[in-house]
Amino acid sequence: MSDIERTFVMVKPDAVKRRLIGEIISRLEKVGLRIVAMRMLQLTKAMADEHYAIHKDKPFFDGLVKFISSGPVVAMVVEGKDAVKRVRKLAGATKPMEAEVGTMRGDLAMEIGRNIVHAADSPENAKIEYSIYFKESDFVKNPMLDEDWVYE
Ligand code: IDP
Ligand code: MG
Repeated sequence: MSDIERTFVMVKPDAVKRRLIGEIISRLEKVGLRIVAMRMLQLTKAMADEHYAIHKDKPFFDGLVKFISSGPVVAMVVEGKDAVKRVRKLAGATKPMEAEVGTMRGDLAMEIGRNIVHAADSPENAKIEYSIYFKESDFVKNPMLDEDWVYE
């Protein structure tokens, strides 16, 4: 299938502390997305700067970098049909108060600066972001044995 793509997802430090890793991963798994690389780590300041380089001129940049490097995170690469858009949809709007009920942020978060999950916004940015954390040999195949029941 040509619209199978990879996206980059990070369970942020607030969600790790709140024991929501499983909940977030479960929502990705349940729609039929597949994890093809994953690691738990604490970001250095340099990694956080690189991760959020796109926001370096924003007023909230320093706080964002401090927060994302404040505790362990779970970084993962997720693969599936239109994975970038699909994961953004599952994550919900940036401001949890504006995120639809049923989305991760709409159901599980309160504040923009504690919105539990990061999801890349384009396939190009996904690759730039996951390349900070993963090399090509970190990826597994992880075929879905129920693929015929997820994709027609
Ligand atoms: P996204 O995570 O939905 O893609 P972005 O606009 O890329 O949202 O912003 C990255 C992260 O920066 C957000 O998830 C949020 O935690 C934080 N952020 C965005 N805008 C603000 C703001 O106005 N104040 C504080 N934090 C913000
Ligand atoms: Mg973003």
